[in-house]
Amino acid sequence: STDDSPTAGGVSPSVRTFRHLVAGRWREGDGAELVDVNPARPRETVAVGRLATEHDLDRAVAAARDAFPRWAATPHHARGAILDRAAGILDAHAEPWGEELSREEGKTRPEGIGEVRRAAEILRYYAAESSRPVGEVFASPRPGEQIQVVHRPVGVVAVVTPFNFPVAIPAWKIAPALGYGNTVLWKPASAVPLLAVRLAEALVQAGLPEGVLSLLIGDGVLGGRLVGHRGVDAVTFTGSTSVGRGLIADCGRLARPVQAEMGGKNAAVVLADADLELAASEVLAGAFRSAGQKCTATSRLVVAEPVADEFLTLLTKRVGALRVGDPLAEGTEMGPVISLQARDGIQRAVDAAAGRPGTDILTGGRPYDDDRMAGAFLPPTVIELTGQDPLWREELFGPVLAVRRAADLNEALNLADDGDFGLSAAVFTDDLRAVTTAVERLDVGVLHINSETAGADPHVPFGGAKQSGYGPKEQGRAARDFFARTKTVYLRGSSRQAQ
Ligand code: UN1
Repeated sequence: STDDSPTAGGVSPSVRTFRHLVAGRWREGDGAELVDVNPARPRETVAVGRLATEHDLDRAVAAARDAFPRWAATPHHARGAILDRAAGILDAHAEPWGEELSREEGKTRPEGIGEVRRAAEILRYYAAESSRPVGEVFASPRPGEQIQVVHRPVGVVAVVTPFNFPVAIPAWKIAPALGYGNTVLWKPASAVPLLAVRLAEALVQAGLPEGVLSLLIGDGVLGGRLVGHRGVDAVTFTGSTSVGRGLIADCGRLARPVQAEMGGKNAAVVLADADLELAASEVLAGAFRSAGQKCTATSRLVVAEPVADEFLTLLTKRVGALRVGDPLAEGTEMGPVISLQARDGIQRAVDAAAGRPGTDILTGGRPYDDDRMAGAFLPPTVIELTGQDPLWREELFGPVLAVRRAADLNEALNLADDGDFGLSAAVFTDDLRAVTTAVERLDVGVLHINSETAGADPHVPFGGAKQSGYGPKEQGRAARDFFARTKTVYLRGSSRQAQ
């Protein structure tokens, strides 16, 4: 009914009120007021509402526990059909919801629309995946016996997601969780409540039964309570390494399965034989799409000395020409970062680096002083480092690319591998020996040869090495290792004679 619509009763047509989905009903929260603003124009409100409280959390957990046995017993094709219908709803609303995503998060309109379509593709992938074999059969050393390994849902899964992909990351956690028969409690980043409501709305309209999914928009305190709640069986998280480590520790104390996708400091390595035009386009996209706010963004560049001057000239010219501005305007190539606070933090790190010896700002680096750029805008920035510098190791999560030169392949790979992160890397070359060496040596979860460090297809594993990832990987069949548990069944008839 209209009354149940999560966005009914807005303050003005362009301002939405968000609600929480608890036990199958859309309800207002009782917590503090949250004003969701447009990062390009922070005085413009996108949505308002009140945060969820612990009381909402308890009710949602009780509903998820209650719904679990029925959902787990729902035939796989019925679960898949709901994911498929939700995909259709997302596709049908890709333009308006993609524009809302741009207004709320700041990525450009084509990226916003592309993300809604990507979420639809992910839902469809898991709809199909639900019809795949649900186990394996092994021979037994004992006559008359076989051993089956069957996959069973884990139970109630807590899903904690970041701001930077408000629908795609939630889709790639929620779809496998639901597809494999779990019920879900979802807490998105409070910076993107509207898109969270859209995805939950699509799943409800697609026929998801009451209590199978709850959406709670809340702060980090509520997130902590959710992760540690006694009614939760497993936790999946994407976000910063600092939050992730705390959450992993909490889960460890409770012996609770956890999957965490965290930070990155991903390097693109441009070798001397590389196609420099191609490398420049890919580095530009990897470093500055979504204003560098992807855990897979290219935030480091290692360039081989013989082509360094030529490549850096080519790259900085293209970076300097990037059109930064209103993400909804036609032709904009880079929007703002998520908030003024994030903008200021990144700018402080750039200023600090600029003040240290051995750093050279090749382009960008200075904040805008133009009134039209009063939002959370930062100039796309390239900084060359001549030696060790914190900028080589710290994740800034913004449009800042740090550069170092390398004398040979060995030094290039050492520089790319330096530090605590190991999510993705890219190597630009046609030299087969360099490629095979990079495959062997780079300690990363995702390696691109001649393409940018970002991007993830739904049907292949995604996740990082070192402090970029913890627990089973995401996406593709790897998702099943987390969202389903194996049960080993030794299967034998009785010794009675067959009739
Ligand atoms: C992508 O590169 O398209 O938070 C996906 C992130 C990653 C997903 C990246 N977990 O940015």
